[in-house]
Amino acid sequence: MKMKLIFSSICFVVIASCNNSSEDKGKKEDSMAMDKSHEAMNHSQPSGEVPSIPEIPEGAKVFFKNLKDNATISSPFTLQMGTDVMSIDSAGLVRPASGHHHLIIDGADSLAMGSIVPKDSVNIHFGNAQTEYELKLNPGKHKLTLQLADGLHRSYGGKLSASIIVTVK
Ligand SMILES: [Cu+2]
Repeated sequence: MKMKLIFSSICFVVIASCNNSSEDKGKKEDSMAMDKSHEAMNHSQPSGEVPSIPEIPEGAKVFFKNLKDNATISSPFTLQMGTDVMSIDSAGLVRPASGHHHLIIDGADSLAMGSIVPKDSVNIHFGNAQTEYELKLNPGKHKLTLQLADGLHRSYGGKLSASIIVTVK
């Protein structure tokens, strides 16, 4: 019985390693084919064509400078966007400890780390390194989210986001 077990586990190992090597081969081919289309998603490419998303330094923060949670505001409102540790730069280049602001209106609390911030009426990019924005909103309650992203608009995730609720008069 014992021998049978050992034998079958050896067989399993052999089969598994055979499978692995053929799988690896397939994976390699797959990833090579996908390199071009998934460049922005793949952060560990040694090719160096697309830089990885920079690490978030300790103490880095994003916040609404002149707005508190549950504030009541009138529209338009000049929104001020702040950061600690991170510097604000124009979009285009990926620099360490750097990024640009995005305002998400009535959306998620943050965008997943590495995901590209969409560009539409509720996801506003400040790719020219703006830190102020003339906010125009309809009366009522709204959720405002700041999301910092790197020079390629790749989200720094929940660590560099902030959400508040405001009531517009
Ligand atoms: Cu952007």
